[in-house]
Amino acid sequence: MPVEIRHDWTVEEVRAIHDLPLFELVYRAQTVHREAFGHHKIQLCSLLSIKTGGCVEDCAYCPQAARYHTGVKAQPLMQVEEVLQRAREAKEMGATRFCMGAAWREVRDNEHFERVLEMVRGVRAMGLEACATLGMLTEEQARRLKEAGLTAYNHNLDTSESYYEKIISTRTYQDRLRTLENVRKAGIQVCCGGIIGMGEPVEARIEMLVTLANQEKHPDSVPINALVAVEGTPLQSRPPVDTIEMVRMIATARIIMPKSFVRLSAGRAQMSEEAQLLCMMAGANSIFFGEKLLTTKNPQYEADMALLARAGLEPLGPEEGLHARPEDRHVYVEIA
Ligand code: SAM
Ligand code: DTB
Ligand code: SF4
Repeated sequence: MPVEIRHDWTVEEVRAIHDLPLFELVYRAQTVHREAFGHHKIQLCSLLSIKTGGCVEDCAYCPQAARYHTGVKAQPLMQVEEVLQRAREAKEMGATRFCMGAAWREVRDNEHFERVLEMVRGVRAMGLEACATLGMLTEEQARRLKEAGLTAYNHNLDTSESYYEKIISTRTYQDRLRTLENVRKAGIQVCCGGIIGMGEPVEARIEMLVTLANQEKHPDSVPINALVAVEGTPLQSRPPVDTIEMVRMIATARIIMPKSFVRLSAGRAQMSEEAQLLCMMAGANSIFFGEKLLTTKNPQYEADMALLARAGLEPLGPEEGLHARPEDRHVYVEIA
């Protein structure tokens, strides 16, 4: 049975899926996953903070916002060679995607952007997928990133439009949607998801999923982050996310966006191994590996590899990512 790709989901329909008895929900998500992918390999992505802290924005969850005192040491943009060395190491450890994050509100047309373009070229020349998350982008900047070979751009909605103002005041939901549109127009894969555990009602999670699925094309990948409550941020006292809520979110994303990579992103260090496996069983097929996410802790590499091996979960190979699919070839630029 071919999987159905829809862009007309309603909040009621998605809520009904999300609230199914857990086993029924996971069963449906597994069924969709098998049909859409034909395997359950896990993509290993490596994440590097290329410019850390000192950010002018007020995102309530973020340890890198300058206005909160979180103990994150601000660091200027890294040098190209340092970044490429880290990408080489990540490749040797089995990563097929290398993601570079900068604590910027937006990209500026200056020598720092030129340096990032150089990093993108270098990462792609190694045969890795290159992803970047640099804040807001103009159409022209997206075009230049595409030209440099960027595979994907991460820019999250974070939450629903209705809950958004409780989390961020320094830029709007419309700003985010505009950046996503610029990325899509440039032919770069869109990586877009959000965070749960910020005090939002379940309805807000559903609305966010509906917004994601009803875009003109489903995001190629959807990171689902569990809030890492960092001391010094306004969300420091939020209780840990309940595993079952995380599983519901992932399974629902898998069912309504069948072919997207669903990424079990922040929060794994706070979860048990069994909880992580349950998330994968519900349709998550990608993780970030390595000791750190951007600034917070991630599980140990050896522990992750042992977990995948014990569960018989194979890592996705270098030629099996989204760019290898015929329908996604248009977003793949071969670097000679
Ligand atoms: N500055 C850029 C931006 O905001 O687009 C890029 C980096 S930003 C850190 C990337 C994403 O990481 C955020 O949109 C958010 O979804 C996620 N994130 C940041 N801090 C987090 C936290 N404490 N817990 C979970 N996710 C977090
Ligand atoms: C995403 O959605 N999650 C990653 C990636 N995109 C860039 C970042 C998670 C950051 C968690 C907090 C930190 O380590 O600073
Ligand atoms: Fe800055 Fe990005 Fe953190 Fe917001 S999420 S404070 S824009 S680094």
